[in-house]
Amino acid sequence: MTRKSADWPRIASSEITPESVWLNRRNLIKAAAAGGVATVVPELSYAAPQAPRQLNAAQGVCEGCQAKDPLTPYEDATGYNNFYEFGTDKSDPAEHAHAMTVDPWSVEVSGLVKKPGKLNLEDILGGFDLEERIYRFRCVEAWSMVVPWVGFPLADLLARFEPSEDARYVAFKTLYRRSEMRGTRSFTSTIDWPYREGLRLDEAMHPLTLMTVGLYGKTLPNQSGAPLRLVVPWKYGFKSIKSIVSVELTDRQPRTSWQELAPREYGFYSNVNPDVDHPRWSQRYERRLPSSLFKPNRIPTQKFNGYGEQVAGLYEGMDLAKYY
Ligand SMILES: Nc1nc2c(c(=O)[nH]1)N[C@H]1C(S)=C(S)[C@@H](COP(=O)(O)O)O[C@H]1N2
Ligand SMILES: [Mo]
Repeated sequence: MTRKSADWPRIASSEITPESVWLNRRNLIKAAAAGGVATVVPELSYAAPQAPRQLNAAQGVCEGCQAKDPLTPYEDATGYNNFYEFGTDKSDPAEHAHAMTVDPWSVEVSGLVKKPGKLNLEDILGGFDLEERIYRFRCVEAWSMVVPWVGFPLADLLARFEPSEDARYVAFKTLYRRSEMRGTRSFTSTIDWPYREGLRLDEAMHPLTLMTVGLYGKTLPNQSGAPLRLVVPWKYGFKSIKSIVSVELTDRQPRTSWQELAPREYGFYSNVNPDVDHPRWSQRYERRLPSSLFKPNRIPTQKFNGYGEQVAGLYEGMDLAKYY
């Protein structure tokens, strides 16, 4: 007997089946389809859901990357977000990012590499040794949080594609899919999509620079940049680009979305720096989430967000007020 997809319960199968079993079933279905086997399978009309998948991550692998600060509660880290593709309110991403399809997913690695290619979702989630890193994370808007991210060094990803000798920078792009991203359809949106970011190659290769697939031991919820986002803990949050689909090695400094929008306000480097104010607000202090009118939780901001010991050397001899 066949059942039409409409008869199937509108709940994610992962809610009733352990995720591993569910993934295997999807593979079986794929295999059946590929082999032309005449099996009737229900149409998977319900998209791969939010259902977080448990991740196996090593802890305390690297020195200086486990912040001692108390963790920001999960609800704050995943309920107060910037992800302009889904709107500009802090609650918009949690409310609307579920519309984004993250499975299937693929990331293209191109440009000045000896082995250009693609990673698909399973390569991303299963192809690297995962680590948990507890990082301070500071937005240029002066709020901050402390999150146990799960990921792998961006250096590990780049190594697989073998950067050429002339590569100097890495350019990243976020998915741009208007049908699923209501913020990109908004009349008031001024960003020239897709969202773009970049790093100097030595910043990209720095061991603190994390390709992130999860938080709190589970895969990223969409609002946090599923399935793959960057986390660069010594830079303002906007450098930590979400839902990446393209990584391109270049010999020229790439243009970034925020630089293009307001070059006097947002530089390429964007290192956290209490001594260099944003034209519209001071960077001396930050509000550590959860923060409220009655309990602002205001703390002084540290240079390089407290990671100076590890990263200051990258900027030796540079005027950080000029290269903001
Ligand atoms: N694609 C994309 N990536 C993005 C943004 C965005 O709007 N779109 N916002 C950035 C900003 S300003 C910040 S502070 C962080 C927020 O990450 P979080 O929501 O996980 O805290 O994501 C960054 N990455
Ligand atoms: Mo930000």
